[in-house]
Amino acid sequence: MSGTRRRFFQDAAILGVGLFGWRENLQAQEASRGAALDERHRRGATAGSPHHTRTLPADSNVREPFVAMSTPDVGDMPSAMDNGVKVFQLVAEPVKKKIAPFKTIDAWGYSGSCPGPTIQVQQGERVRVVFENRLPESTSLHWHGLEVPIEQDGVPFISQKPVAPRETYIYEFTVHQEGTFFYHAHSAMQEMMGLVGFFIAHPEKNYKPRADHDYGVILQEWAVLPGNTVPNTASMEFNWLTFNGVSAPMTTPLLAKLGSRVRLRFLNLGMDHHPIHLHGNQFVLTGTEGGRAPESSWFPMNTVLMGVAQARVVEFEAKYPGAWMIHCHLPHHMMNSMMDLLRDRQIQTADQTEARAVSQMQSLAASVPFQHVHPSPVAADAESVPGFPQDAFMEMGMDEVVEKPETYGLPKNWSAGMMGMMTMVRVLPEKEYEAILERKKAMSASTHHHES
Ligand SMILES: [Cu+2]
Repeated sequence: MSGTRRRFFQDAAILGVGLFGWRENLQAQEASRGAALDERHRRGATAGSPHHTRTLPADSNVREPFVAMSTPDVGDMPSAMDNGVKVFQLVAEPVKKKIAPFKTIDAWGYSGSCPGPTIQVQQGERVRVVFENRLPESTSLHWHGLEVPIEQDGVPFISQKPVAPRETYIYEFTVHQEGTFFYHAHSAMQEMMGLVGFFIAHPEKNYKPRADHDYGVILQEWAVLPGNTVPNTASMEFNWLTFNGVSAPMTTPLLAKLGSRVRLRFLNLGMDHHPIHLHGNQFVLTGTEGGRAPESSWFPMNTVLMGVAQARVVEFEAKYPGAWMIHCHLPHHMMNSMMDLLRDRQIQTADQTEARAVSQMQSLAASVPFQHVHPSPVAADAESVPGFPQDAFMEMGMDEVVEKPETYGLPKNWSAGMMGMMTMVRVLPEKEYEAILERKKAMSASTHHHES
């Protein structure tokens, strides 16, 4: 659309025109440009396909039903259809985020969630995001990996004027791609405050082989100085590591039925790369932030290096029953440096004694009911060994604090083995799998708790 029309459209949106108002605008907009830009984008992806002449996604009957991705501990952004357009209302705002049972931070997120709720659409759909800025400063939304017209790219000063506090801005485009994309603020410090979320474009025709379970995990890291709740976005030292906004053992285990095919999608938007490792299974890399990879390129692996700004999709057959860990393998990301909780020292062990360690854990335990006793045995002469304790002093059993249907049936003190950037996939025989689903249903019925 022309710059004049775009400005008119944006100004109209800012003035708060209702649904009818934007529809009229959009119709005018469609008529004026004949959807030429979007058609060009669509053709790019579907050249040679019999469907490329389609102009309205709503008329499409080529889309197969898909298995929606689940984003544990985050959930989905609801949508509504408006005249064939899938509409999402997204609000950028400050969010109090409990990242561990004993740590709540002042993050920024979208629509009450950090990371932001997952947007799920299907290839070919037209999408409108009504974006409201309730942050104290200007921002914008960038569609990472999506091939959208330049005026939808969400870069302040380059492709649009910044969205000022209290303003509403409307993004609208047709999604001609399939894959794992994300949305985020296009501002370095805002990204490190948590402003990111998944944007999943399911393919028109299901991927082959079809996955029975599809899970999304967002990798983030936080620098929260002692006694502080606000992430230090200028820091290069990160002391809290999260999957979907929470540290283990708060991460909700992923459930998979024995014999099913599982798809895991990871997204990294931080300052570090993370080697994500799956125990006891081999997976294949089936996609990146650019979309599905051809099957001829798949090879077995069990650790996928998550570079910054990348998405990686892996799949495996859940052949082996068990609680299989999924975690970043950087040693310091398999824990949180709890210097802000321990206060009197940073994590180091040279002058550590068990008595001191236990006393520190005692004082920490006063603020949250976890068990600080060592779940694993220590040697009788442990104190005489230089370097003791290492892991023993960090063992924090808090099974009850983090209990939820998905943790049902795990061995006692399981939570003492879970720290930092960790979760697990629980491969369960059908009966046990169904029993946990029943518990989930009962729980959501009794609490109306929003779960994906
Ligand atoms: Cu890591």
